[in-house]
Amino acid sequence: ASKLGSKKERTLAMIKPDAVTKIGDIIQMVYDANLIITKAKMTKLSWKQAADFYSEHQSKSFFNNLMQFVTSGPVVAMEVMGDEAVSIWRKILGPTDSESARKDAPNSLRAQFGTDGTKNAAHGSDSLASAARELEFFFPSTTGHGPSNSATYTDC
Ligand code: RTP
Ligand code: MG
Repeated sequence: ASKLGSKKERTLAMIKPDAVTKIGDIIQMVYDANLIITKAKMTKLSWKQAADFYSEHQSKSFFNNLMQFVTSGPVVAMEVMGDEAVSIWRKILGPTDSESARKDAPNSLRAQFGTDGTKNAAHGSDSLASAARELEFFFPSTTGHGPSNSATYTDC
């Protein structure tokens, strides 16, 4: 049941390679925040896919470290839905740097499961426009044969 005046949104959450073993705790944090998971996929990103996903950062000094990290093992991408899902999920993540997170937001996901400024456990879309692009990246609308990406209980 959504509250009057609230905005139901979809965002792309991604568990990064350093935190895939914490998937249970992370999924619990999603539901504890009154959000639901409507799609999920485990995959290993190629360098090219990672560079496409993070293309906005290609000129940054940390880009190569970021590519190295996110291609180092599997990731779990999830479509997360709920009232103000974009900002709520970012709030759950906490600050980008896991060490800052431990100081400033000790209950945040990155404080608990992140390592440093690059290995920071999870990703969240930073806007509705980013969410649309990133959801299409992991869950393209034309998927060919096989089961649909959509979970039936969310189609309401
Ligand atoms: P994300 O996109 O992964 O949700 O993280 P974010 O918005 O909090 O941070 P962003 O600025 O978009 O950076 C993307 C990812 O790049 C890595 N990073 N490393 N100085 C560094 O070493 C550095 N800065 C950023 C992190 O993995 C960050 O999440
Ligand atoms: Mg970002």
